[in-house]
Amino acid sequence: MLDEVVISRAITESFMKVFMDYMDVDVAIAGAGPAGLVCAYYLARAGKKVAVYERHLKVGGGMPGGGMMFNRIVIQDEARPILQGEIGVDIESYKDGMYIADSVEAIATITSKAIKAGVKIFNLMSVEDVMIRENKVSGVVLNWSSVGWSKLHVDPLCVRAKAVVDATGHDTEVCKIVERKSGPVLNTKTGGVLGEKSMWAEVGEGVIMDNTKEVYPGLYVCGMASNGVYGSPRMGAIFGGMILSGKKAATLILQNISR
Ligand code: 48F
Repeated sequence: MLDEVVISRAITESFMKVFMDYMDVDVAIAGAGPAGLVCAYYLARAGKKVAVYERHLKVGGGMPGGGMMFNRIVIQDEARPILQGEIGVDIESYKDGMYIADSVEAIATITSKAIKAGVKIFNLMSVEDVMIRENKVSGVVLNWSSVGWSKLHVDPLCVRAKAVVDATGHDTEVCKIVERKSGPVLNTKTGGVLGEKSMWAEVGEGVIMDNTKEVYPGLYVCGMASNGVYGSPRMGAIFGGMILSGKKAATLILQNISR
């Protein structure tokens, strides 16, 4: 017999068990776009306990939308070993060292690999603040996205983490929160978020790896947020940089948190 109350208990119990377990994690990542998910995948594959918080109902950020809703993405040769080799997305050669993939297949496959590696994704939750102890980010402050959208006054809950990742894309939300609440403490030229510059794919993709770093003790930035924080150009529907940047952030975190 299909009892609706049993169904309701199953959902609530199962969710709460994981949510409670993940109140103390190795790494908390804000944003389930391609950069955040690739970062999460490599961390989980290395045995770390990783939670990803995504504001929207669905994961993927800007990837499924491809370029202007044409659901294809371009990647360059350097990202092929990850997207095709490691993750298993089908990729076709286009020209001049550029490759093309189906953006829906790409994000579905990255997401599946991350989950199978042990990543827990909490959708419909937003990172609205961070915890800072002794000048180090030590966790995230969460609320249901619907609370923010409906402007309700509801206090948040917290998750402790050894490292926090701002993978919020163009918005650079976590870094902006730290700047707003702690002043110009980021390791940028001004100490604040410098802001993304106009489209220039070649330059944007060229600098994203340098911009992927620990921006404040305990806080890392990857993907489009890296270029936003460090004042570099956007690059449109080419995604190699996002994927490589996610992996770089994971590598940095693994070096730092196992010290
Ligand atoms: O925007 P998004 O896809 O960032 P990304 O992984 O990739 C950028 C590309 O999509 C594209 C590009 C390629 O050249 O430029 O824009 O760097 O994913 C960011 C995700 O973060 C979520 C947001 O809903 C999106 O899915 N997000 C933003 N702020 C928050 C958040 C927040 N405060 N808490 C939780 N999720």
